Amino acid sequence: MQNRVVMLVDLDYFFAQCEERRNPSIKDKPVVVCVYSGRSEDSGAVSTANYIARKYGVKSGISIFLAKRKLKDQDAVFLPLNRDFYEQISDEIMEILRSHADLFEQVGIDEAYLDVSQKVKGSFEEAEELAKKIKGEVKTEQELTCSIGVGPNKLIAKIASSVQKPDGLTVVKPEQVESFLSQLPVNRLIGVGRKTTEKMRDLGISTVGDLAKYDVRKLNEVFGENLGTYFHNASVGTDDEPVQERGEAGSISRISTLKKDTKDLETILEKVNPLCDDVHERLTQRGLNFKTVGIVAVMTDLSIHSRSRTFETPTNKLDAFKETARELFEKFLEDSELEVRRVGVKVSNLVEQETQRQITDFVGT
Ligand code: TTP
Ligand code: MG
Repeated sequence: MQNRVVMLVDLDYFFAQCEERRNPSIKDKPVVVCVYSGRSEDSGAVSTANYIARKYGVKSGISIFLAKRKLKDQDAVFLPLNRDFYEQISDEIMEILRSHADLFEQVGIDEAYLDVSQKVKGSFEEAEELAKKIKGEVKTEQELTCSIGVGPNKLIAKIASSVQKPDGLTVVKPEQVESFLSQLPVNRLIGVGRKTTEKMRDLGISTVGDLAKYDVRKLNEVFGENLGTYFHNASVGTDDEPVQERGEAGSISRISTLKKDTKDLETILEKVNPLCDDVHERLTQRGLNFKTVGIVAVMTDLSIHSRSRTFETPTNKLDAFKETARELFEKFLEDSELEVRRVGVKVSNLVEQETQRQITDFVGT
């Protein structure tokens, strides 16, 4: 049987890297992206930080107050979250990633699994070349770095993606799984948090290798059968979870730059309508209906604005898509002072078409 080859692509310090992209002058400074709670000037938490800031101990989840203290002698940049902007970049990168995968599963705003078994004909050497190519495309087309883990399943790919960061590439072939895993601390396995780590330490288990050698029946006694079996399988690198599309959570989008900055609706729609055709075609290929239509406008000052409308029931009608995009742009332009530079459309809240669902149900059982 052919090798399964799975990749996990994780964008590096994603929100902060997006900020660096649009303002390269901050690149050599500590950059901290913050979620301000609005209660007082510095109340809130750190969303993420670039690797320079991380050297000073700044990381996701700590308070802005603490981050400022850690960086008090540095020329650091603190920025508020711009989620629309990050989502737009994420959508465009996910399209690149999807185009290289046999099966694709986005698992977060900056993370996706790619099953590339067919594409690389089961070869890990070819998978390594493909991973380099993907990193290159993300870099040249979107000016962002990512880290990729390649392995025989999702579990190994995920851990591999995290061992070299940022801008890393780690390939773990099936025959390397055991040595790769055995030295790692147990908390590198998904599902092994602080409490479990402590419990395992009491059992004399500190590395994944220790866990692999531990009697599975005893693990079941301590953690229950489901969890015990999971821990054992994970410790030896066994994982059969398929890479699968997450229809409902996904979205399909296209964005493009206008020939000339404008506020004219008809000029904008000349650009938007073919984008709708393109998105609709991909939607149809994937057998999906949409509930939400969104538009994006990047203005002359590079600020990003989005609007959306959600229908009661899912549809796949191109007319409804175009009409809604038109209305959203019309309304948006009325309220806007600046000219538009780039325009995008997006469908989200995706659900499988009924016929498609019956076929998959049938095949799946
Ligand atoms: P991660 O991929 O966990 O982190 P990252 O991309 O910033 O850094 P790394 O190089 O280690 O991959 O999360 C992706 C984004 O999600 C991150 O840029 C910001 C956001 N996020 C939060 O807002 N809060 C959090 O606690 C975490 C972990 C992430
Ligand atoms: Mg990341």
